[in-house]
Amino acid sequence: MKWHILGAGSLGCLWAARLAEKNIPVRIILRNEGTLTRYIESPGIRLSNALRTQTQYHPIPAQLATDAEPIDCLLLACKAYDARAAVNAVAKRLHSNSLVILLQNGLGSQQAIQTLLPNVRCIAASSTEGAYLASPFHSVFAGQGHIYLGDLQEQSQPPPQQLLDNCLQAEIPCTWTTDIFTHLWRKLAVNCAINPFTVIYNCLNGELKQHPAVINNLCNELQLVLQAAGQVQAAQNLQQTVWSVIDKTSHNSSSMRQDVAQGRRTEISYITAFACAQSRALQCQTPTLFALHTQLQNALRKHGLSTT
Ligand code: NAD
Ligand code: KPL
Repeated sequence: MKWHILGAGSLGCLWAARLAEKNIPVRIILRNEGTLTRYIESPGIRLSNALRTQTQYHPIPAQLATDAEPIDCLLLACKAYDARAAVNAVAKRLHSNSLVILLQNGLGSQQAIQTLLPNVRCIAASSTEGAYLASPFHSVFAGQGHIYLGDLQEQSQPPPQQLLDNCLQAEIPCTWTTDIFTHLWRKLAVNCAINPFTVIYNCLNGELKQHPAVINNLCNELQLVLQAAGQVQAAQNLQQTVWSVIDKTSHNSSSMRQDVAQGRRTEISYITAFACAQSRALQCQTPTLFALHTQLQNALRKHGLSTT
């Protein structure tokens, strides 16, 4: 099976390099002619280990969205706010047997893509792997993790075996689930309960231990939203999960805080804004969540960043 990876950022390069390492055919789709020229002049995709003591080079072929080649398996590896436009640009190249894997954090973008592609099998990923770009097309695999993959609709279909075999062969640690929404909602709730506070208090994850009351209140409110949305399993023991993640990632600067530090747009619309919209639609009482979202927007405004 040939893979096309749209978005040659941290995760796109990480996946591309692992597939190429095992000779699984892979192409990257770049944003524009300028990026394509820069890529052709570069040594290709590079992948380093966390300590950057080892780097592998992979001269993976690259193309633009306008290329005519049909796409059998697309890994969408851009940010959530770019996902719709990115998929639109390659939609004509997809067919009824194509698979589209969505790597985006948060919730909202996945449903939008499935609506855009009603007849295409869209598979959502919930990933705890960590990577960052040391320079263009050079990804550093900073944190081992795990990926859950599952269908967004018709969750009783047989698993996409060829895709899973390719992941196994490329040592991409993933598990197929018939209940991807539980994973996506649970991760959304954890990200809501950690990331915005690290931006507002400008602190590492572990320093959130100084703010137990507001985090516990928020967890209780998020639990109400999850339950009202029918996500009973994702709602279970949310407080304990959040404190355990804070403990295990205490030296981390959250992804949202890193985005802010580097002047990059955040995925707020797919994290707290999504949770607030759900809360309103389901008529939940969530004053702490609403206040948090407003505080986060104010903090982003101070940094001159988009509040959506
Ligand atoms: P990134 O910003 O490093 O890479 C995204 C890439 O997509 C960029 O190179 C961008 O130019 C490209 N892109 C955007 N629109 C495009 C288009 N239309 N055509 C071609 N390329 C396009 O992002 P990332 O860190 O790899 O994250 C991707 C998603 O995965 C995000 O939703 C993120 O939250 C999630 N995620 C990331 C990590 C991580 O450790 N990096 C971990 C878990 C989840
Ligand atoms: O997923 C994360 C993120 O930073 O986005 C956590 C789990 C909070 C780890 O930092």
